[in-house]
Amino acid sequence: SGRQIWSRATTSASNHDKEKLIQEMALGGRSYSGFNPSKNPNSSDVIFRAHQIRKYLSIDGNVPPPATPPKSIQDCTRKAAHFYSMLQCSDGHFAADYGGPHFLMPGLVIAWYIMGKPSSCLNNDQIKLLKHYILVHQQSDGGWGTHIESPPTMFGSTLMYVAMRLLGVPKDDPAAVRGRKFLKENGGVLYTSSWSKFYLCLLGLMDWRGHNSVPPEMWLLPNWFPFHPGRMWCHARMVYLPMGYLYGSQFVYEDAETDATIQSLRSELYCENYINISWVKTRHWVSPLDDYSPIPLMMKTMQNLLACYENWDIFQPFKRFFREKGIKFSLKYIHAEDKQTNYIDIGPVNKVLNMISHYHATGNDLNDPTVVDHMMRVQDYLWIAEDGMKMQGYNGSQCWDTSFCAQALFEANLLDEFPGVSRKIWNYLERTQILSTEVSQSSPAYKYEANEYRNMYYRHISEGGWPFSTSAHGWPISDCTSEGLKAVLCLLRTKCIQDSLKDKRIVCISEQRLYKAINVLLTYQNEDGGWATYENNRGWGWYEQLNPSEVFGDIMIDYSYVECSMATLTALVDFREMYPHHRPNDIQQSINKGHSFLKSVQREDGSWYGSWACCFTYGTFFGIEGLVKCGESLDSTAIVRACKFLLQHQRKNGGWGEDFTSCYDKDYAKNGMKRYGDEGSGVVNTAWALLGLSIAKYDDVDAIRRGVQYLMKRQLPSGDWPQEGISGVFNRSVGITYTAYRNVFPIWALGRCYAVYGNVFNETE
Ligand code: LAN
Repeated sequence: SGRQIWSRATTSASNHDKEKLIQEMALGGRSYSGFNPSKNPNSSDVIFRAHQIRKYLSIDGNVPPPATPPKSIQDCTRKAAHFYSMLQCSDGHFAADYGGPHFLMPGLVIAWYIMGKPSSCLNNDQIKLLKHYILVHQQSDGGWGTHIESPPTMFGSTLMYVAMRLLGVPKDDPAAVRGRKFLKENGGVLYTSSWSKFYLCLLGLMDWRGHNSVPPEMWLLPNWFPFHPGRMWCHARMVYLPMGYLYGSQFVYEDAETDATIQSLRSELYCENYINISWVKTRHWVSPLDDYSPIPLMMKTMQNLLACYENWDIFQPFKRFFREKGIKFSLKYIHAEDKQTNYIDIGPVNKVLNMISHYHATGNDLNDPTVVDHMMRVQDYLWIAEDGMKMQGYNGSQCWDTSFCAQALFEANLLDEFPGVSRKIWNYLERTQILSTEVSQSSPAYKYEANEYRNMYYRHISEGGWPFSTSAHGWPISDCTSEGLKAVLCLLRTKCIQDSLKDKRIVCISEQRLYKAINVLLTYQNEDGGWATYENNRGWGWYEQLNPSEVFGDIMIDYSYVECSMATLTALVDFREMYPHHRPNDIQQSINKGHSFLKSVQREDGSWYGSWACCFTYGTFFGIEGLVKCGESLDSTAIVRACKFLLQHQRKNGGWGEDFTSCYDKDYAKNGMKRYGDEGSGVVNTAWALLGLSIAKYDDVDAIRRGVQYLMKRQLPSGDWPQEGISGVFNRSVGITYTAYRNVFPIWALGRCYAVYGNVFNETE
């Protein structure tokens, strides 16, 4: 929301542009949780947001208050809550930037270009801002990373270069010259990774023979088949679905042969003459820069066999028959996903691939209602910040951030002090819980809750869950459901919510609704006792032998994670405390199994590896909190070892710091947060470490004091904290921004430390 998210970004907007930017910022990227995206720029939410942003950017002369160092922990958290409340929108969620990856927006630009550049997909202002983003993030050697903090890769560079050119940056622009130099120095795009090759094929910039097969026939395998794609992790499944459709249809941009930019790109991207390239040889080529998880032998063999199936004459009659069926089913499935998510789709990759698939299926009809609905929902993914406009990693992190905020304010004892904020949080959570019966009034998505559809499209039950972003998106997730439920339970314990419920100022969330959430959580538990993300674990570890993407690790199945397991266990524990008579045996059994799971994934050194944020500090905070809430005794070896692990990594200035490399290397970043931290420490990591230590009531009060002082010292005069290195991660190799973390976790940690240790800060004065 216009807050600094990346220190190398520049703001070149004049005040006039700024006003325009603010309007865009207020309009763009955020959707309500309802079905229809807001089309009305005068809606009160948009005006309210513009007002907040102006206030934050001090454009109305509202200079931030003078620096008054906080006197106590409560002072500090109160001020922080006050600042953070300015970012709350009228529907109750907190505005936040969810950018980071560089391989998303190019997909959108490519779709827009293929569809003939419709302004209903991207308008001129947006195009300028997208260009700005690409230029700002180009690195000194001319390349782009896979995400904002990664060293340059062929994956990031190929896609960003192509997007930049399609958006109108001329071939001889210095940025294009440098970009090309990088690409050619690394062998040209024959060495880029498979997901970017896929986009090149769509544009007519690579021959399909240069791409490994993605057969849509895979959907025709019987469901019991060990590697049926329905067993895949939903994100991989939902991306390979439209990929199969488009590969199967051998889709190519229809004007490729006459389009001057495409023709020129054919000579810009390669070291060799385009027409002389022997495509069949290049399928497996990949630069070491991209080769994070080299294609395993099993997959390579399969790809070679598939190449025979694709090309040998004797297979062609078979292929024609099965391909047609595969394509037909894929399109039906794509459509179901669109309707289930109100055309938002599960993520930014399948969003654009589904859109292109429909464009193709309707005979390139931009007026087809499906294509129109798709274009309307592009806005949900866009976000403007000081580095320009980006396509976010999701349609936002609304529900997730809002649930955390409720819990942080609860532990800091601030919910009753900010009753307006609390009520709005309640409203958001109330509106966002997935309730198929209520959704049915406004959305076609409801009917897909019926078992018939759920099974046909490999979906877990949704009813009662909470999503990561909005109810319109509608995919429930184990830990988002848990955090949503915990947040509601916190709110229910406050006076302001109890009074507001009595006065009917807010809508009641019935006990039945909480039971439904519990039902979702219980059904999510895996056989190993842990919880995965969106679904149960449906496959086996050897599935990774079939991972066809070089750039991502561990994407093939949904694994049990310490994060999802801790969130669910603590939700079950909190729920049981307030509703001891609901399914007590099921809940107890589930907690017992989950408790053992958490212990089983603790590492030798006492830590846990965090898969969804950086990294061991995050995982270890989750591990400790999970164990403590499950009743593990505070002096047990598991907890003591975990706390010792955290203490070993406290840095000289009292903080903790890890950066993205911890996740990538699966090894604690020895130099701490190298790039944007403060002597290696960072605010968010410090907050996580303190949360872990304090839930275990660890008795090294001096370490806690130094950590608390560190957080207080780093607070900005406005009550905000500085944005540091990227804190989120996915698929081991991609960083993703969570701007809310720098506000929510310090409030939470300080609140908890105060509750456990008293005012440790004052004691030193
Ligand atoms: C997310 C965002 C939320 C995140 C948490 C809830 C924080 C986590 O605890 C569980 C996993 C989950 C749901 C998650 C999984 C992977 C996502 C969906 C993302 C990081 C957001 C974007 C990412 C998605 C895969 C990006 C699209 C890229 C592809 C390679 C398909």
